[in-house]
Parts: sequence; structure tokens; C-alpha cells
Amino acid sequence: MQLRRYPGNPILSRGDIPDVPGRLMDPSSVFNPGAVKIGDVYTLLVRVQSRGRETFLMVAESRDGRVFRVRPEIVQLEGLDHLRENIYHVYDPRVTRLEGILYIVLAMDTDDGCRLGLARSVDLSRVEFLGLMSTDDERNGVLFPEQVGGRYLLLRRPNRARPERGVASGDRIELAESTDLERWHPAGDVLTGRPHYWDELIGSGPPPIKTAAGWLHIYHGIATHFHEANIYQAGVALLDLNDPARVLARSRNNILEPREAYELVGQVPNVVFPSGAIVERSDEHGVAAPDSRVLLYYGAADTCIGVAEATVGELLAACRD
Ligand code: M1P
Repeated sequence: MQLRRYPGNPILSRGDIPDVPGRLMDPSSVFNPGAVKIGDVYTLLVRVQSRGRETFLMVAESRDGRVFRVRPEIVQLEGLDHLRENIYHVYDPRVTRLEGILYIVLAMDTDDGCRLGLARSVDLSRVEFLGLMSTDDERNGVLFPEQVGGRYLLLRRPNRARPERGVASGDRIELAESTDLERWHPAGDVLTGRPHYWDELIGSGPPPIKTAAGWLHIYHGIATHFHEANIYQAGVALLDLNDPARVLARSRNNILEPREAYELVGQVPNVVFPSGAIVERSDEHGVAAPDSRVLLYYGAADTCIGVAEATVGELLAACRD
């Protein structure tokens, strides 16, 4: 099974980013968005890179999930200036609605490597930075949309793989738990990379999707091709509802790989990077309907944004392919 791409892809490219006088003009790229539905509005929190290689977060909105307009302003992280660390880039936001609030887990480049940061907002108009979630080098942090067993849960990817070329990466996704969203404790390994196959290195994608069968966890896998090239793809695993460190099933094949020109060519070629998902129908307990559509938003070649879709039932079947 391959996700079905929207024929109008890419849905956002650099030409869709309005100038913000004095701060951002004629940017290089827009990619790796967080996604959430706010009322009837499909909303993306997008990563924009300037020609000075600075990183900005901006908000894009849509009535149909496909045609987006970007607000002509840069999202300010209120309170970020209280941090002692030097922060160079804030990027790859994952947005989770949890207890009625939007929580955003951010990758933050510091002098000592990447850290996870947490912010919160009601509607992405104002965003409050809450603090760092990690003291280790980590990326691809994503919160579950509800407490499980009385604990908040976070998936995170320690950056312990140091390739000869390129940035630090990782081959395992871990679970962490917290009672207050401030102090996080290890709660088990979830997935490890599969050497020689499509997902040698891995990292979580959007927030896990609750289904009657378990949590659908869309993640990215990187085929390193003997260190010659990195090919970023998307895959899916099914995690136990009550014990998400337990993997019930995992797709053998990827569910989306770079095939279209905008995924194969760009600032970083051969990348599909899933980071946001919107489930169109869930019940009052947050359980996604099997025939509901899932819109998966992804960065393409670190240059633009695409959307692809499948039903919840198709994603469940892909876990068992
Ligand atoms: O260039 C592709 C991706 O590389 C990194 O991926 P990971 O988080 O798995 O290490 C990140 O820099 C990501 O932003 C980027 O899209």
C-alpha cells in the first residue's frame, strides 16, 4: 500500500510564503509541518528557512486541507528569551491536542546538540514556550493526545548514531513518561531501526492516532545506502493501547517514498518526512473511525510540503503487510 498523494502537490512551496518586512523576504524553503484541526480549519505550523539559513515557524490555514494560505507573520515563542542556552534553530514542530490545549514539541539546536522543547497555545495565535524536555541530544519528540495509565507519554529519538557525513541521527524510538509535562522519565524502547532495509535509522512522525486496535504510529525511516545516500520514507507501526512500548505490528514496506520530482529533488534530495496528520472522524473517546480519512502532511526534499491520504483501515492493514 502506498498513500495516495494529492494531485495538486506540493501544497506549499516557498512562493506561497508572504514576506514579513524586516525579518523574512523571499525564503528558500518551507517543510516539515505540524498539523491540527482548529474548529473547521485545517492548520499547519510550518518550518520556513530563509536564505540566511535562519529558521522560522509560520501558520498556514485551509478550509479543505489542501489549499492553504500562510499568515503573514512569524510565530513568536513567548518566554524563549529566558532560556540560558543559545538557541540557533527551532524546527520540525509536532502539534498534539491534549486536554484541550495545543502542545508543540520542538527540535532546538543548541551549542551541545539538539534538545526537545515544549510550547503550548490555544489557537497558534500566541505560543508560550514552557521549557526544555531533554538534557540529551534528541529529535523527533511527539506527545500522545491523552494520558495513558495516568501518565503523559512522549516518543523521542535519541541522536546516538554519528554518521561519517551529515548530522547526528538515531536508530531507536523511545518512550518517556511524566506526571507534569516537565520532568520526563524513560519508559521503554518502542522501535529500533532495521539494518539493511528501508528503516535503518528512524524517528517519530505525527502524534499517534488512537484506534480500537491500538495506536497508529507513523514514523520516518532512513535507508542509508552504505552511507552513500539517505532516503527518507514513511512507515507505520501499531502500538498497544495501554502499553505503547509494546509493538503489535509494523509495516514491512514503506507507505510513502520519494517518487515525485518535488520529493526527489530539492535542498535535501530523496526526502519524504511525515510530521503532521489530521484524522477526519473520531468518536467522543478520540478513537478514529476505521473508514475515516487520514491526511498526512510531509516535508518533501526539505523544500516544500505535500499531503497524502489513506483510511485508518488501510493504515492498520499496512501495519500487517
Ligand atoms: O534532511 C532530512 C531531515 O534530516 C533530519 O532528520 P532526522 O530528524 O531523522 O535526523 C532533520 O534535520 C529533518 O529536519 C530533515 O528534514
